[in-house]
Amino acid sequence: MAQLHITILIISSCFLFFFFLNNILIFSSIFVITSLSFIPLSHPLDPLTETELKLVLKIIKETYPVGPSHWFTFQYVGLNEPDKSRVLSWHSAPDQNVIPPARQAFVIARDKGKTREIIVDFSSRVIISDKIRVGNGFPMLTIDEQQAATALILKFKPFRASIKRRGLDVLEVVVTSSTMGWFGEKHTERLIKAMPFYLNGSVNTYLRPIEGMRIIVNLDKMKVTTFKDRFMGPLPKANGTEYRFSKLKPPFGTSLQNAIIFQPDGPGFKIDGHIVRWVNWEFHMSFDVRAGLVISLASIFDMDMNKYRQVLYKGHLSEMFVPYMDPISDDWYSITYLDCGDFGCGQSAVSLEPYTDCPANAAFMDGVFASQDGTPTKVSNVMCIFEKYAGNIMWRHTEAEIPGLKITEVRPDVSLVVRMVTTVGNYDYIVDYEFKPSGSIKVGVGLTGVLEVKPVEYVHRSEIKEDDIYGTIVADNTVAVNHDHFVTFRLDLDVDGKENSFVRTKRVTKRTPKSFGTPRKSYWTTNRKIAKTEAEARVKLGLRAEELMVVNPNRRTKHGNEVGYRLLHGSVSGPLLTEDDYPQIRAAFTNYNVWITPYNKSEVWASGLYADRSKGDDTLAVWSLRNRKIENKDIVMWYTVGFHHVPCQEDFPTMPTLSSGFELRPVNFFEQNPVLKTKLIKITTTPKCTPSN
Ligand SMILES: *[C@@H]1O[C@H](CO)[C@@H](O)[C@H](O)[C@H]1NC(C)=O
Ligand SMILES: *[C@@H]1O[C@H](CO)[C@@H](O)[C@H](O)[C@H]1NC(C)=O
Ligand SMILES: *[C@@H]1O[C@H](CO)[C@@H](O)[C@H](O)[C@H]1NC(C)=O
Ligand SMILES: [Cu+2]
Repeated sequence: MAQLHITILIISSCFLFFFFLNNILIFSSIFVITSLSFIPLSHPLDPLTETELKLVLKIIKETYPVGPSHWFTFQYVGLNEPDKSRVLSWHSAPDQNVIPPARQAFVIARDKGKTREIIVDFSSRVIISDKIRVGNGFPMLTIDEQQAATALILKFKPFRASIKRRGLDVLEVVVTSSTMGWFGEKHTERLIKAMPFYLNGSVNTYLRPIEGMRIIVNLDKMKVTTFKDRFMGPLPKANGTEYRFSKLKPPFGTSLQNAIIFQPDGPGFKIDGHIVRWVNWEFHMSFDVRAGLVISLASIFDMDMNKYRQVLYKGHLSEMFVPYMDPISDDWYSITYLDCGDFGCGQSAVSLEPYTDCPANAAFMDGVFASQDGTPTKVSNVMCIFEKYAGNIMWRHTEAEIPGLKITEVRPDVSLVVRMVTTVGNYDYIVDYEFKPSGSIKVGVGLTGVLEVKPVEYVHRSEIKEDDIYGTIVADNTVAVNHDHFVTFRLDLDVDGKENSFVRTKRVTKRTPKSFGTPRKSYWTTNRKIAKTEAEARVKLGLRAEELMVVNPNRRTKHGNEVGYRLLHGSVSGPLLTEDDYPQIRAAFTNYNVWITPYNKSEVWASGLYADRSKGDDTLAVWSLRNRKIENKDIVMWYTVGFHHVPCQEDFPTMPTLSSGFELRPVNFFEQNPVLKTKLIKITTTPKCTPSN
């Protein structure tokens, strides 16, 4: 195994180093990665480049007049996923001397009120497929059309009059867009609901909603179709919503001691185009406007076999379902977002701040996507990669039982993190893929940002007249509404090859038979079952959790165990809405925590390819009803990380990160502890120096 290239330099209160820490940019730039400037030949799974996006625009322009003025807009442009078997044969060929699969773009456009699906081939430079889509649901909203809708409302006379009537200044109003969901109505129009907020002394937009107006915009006509000023409610105060450090007033919290990870030999990972190699891992990282960060072709080097072994063909965020729980008010009942399908988790991904979003030893990668008019938009530093030294122990043992000999062996843990942050309106979601030398992939989901709140008359619980206010009073005139976050991942595991099976192992309690002659009355043992069809693989997690494993039935260890990877799930939560409720029908992919489907190139988005205003007829739950065979097949695992969020005062005015996640961990994949022979890290500490104060 390659040595972990990390040396830890611990800097305490040392004057010399304080100087450096104040000049952290200069200090750290010494070891910031420069390998990103290298432009490689494209890998079949690379995201579309700026050049390719321009080419897509050029080719489509030859057939259609494009742009908002022609009512022809680009709602999604991404890589048309190449045939998996071709990618795999290209990937496994020595020196990759097999012709890579053709690069193509998949485009979803709105063309005069219709949805058009276009495939563009880059080598022949032509449209190879072009069809009008029939069916429910609409494509992702673009940033540009949301901004156009906002501008429209700010100029809309009845709206301005309503703002004035409230004694507010229209120059201080920010308008955001909320998707409509679907509540049983027949609909054919792409509508959004506009939500106005008031700044005037605050930069925390979402905490000052102006309620009482129902404003609906038709995005395909760019017209306000409904405007009703129903009532004038209270407006939460600006005071207390500040979160910029420069504007906050004392008292301040105790400062945290500074520390830095210094890697004198540089980072231990290498980036070659979009391929990352680190210790025993190799994977490809990409960016998609809907999913955000995508990990592909993750494989781990097996020292005993002297080769890389496949683990994860592709893993990414598939959808986030965020339903709010105020069912009675017209402003609120419809707030049931499908964040990735509605707003794009990649489109909403933000530039990461060096040193704070990602540590000083991070390398960054940009993302690029097509804006509404087809021109490329770049988001710099949208993903980062860094080695994480969290102070954990990889493994250890102290042997104290041997007379006259005391042995202690410890290996500190280091992992490699790939991160993105997507800010979908008020919420910031941190998504981490953490690779461990032991073979684990830990996926972390962190929730932070700002709550979605509802203005009320109340400033104290004792004033509440209703039975239920559907949330918590977190500030004067401010109720933060109860809601969920269901974060669904698509995990196309290929454990040591494509053909895999899903195994559920129950732990069952047994009575000890009297005939055993021991005083033990009970024990537990395992009951292993291979899921043969999709129905047998739907899992609702409970207190008596099962062991859930994806195994390769065609590969066994020396001792006859099937090689596998286990899903170690995070906190257990499932939907609390009834299955006949409209949002839950659209998000029926959350009805189970785990699903397995046979691989199908077009089954990628758990909420369906068209999530906005969808009717739930193209979800994972519907695909799964086909009850296909999944034993010894190329299978895909879907896992949902769920949070039920009853807001509290600490979540105001911004929310400290709430974390959950899961782990994919090898089980009988290796013959023995794969990190047994990890070389020792060379420890460097600073010379002693005197405290500066
Ligand atoms: C804006 O905020 C200031 C300070 O809180 C307040 O005095 C003023 O009335 C507000 N103006 C409007 C138009 O809301
Ligand atoms: C603003 O809020 C702070 C506490 O967050 C409070 O001490 C102060 O009195 C408030 N000021 C006004 C004008 O309400
Ligand atoms: C793949 O999935 C789509 C959507 O569920 C379905 O229409 C199609 O028939 C599937 N293809 C195969 C080969 O099963
Ligand atoms: Cu929340």
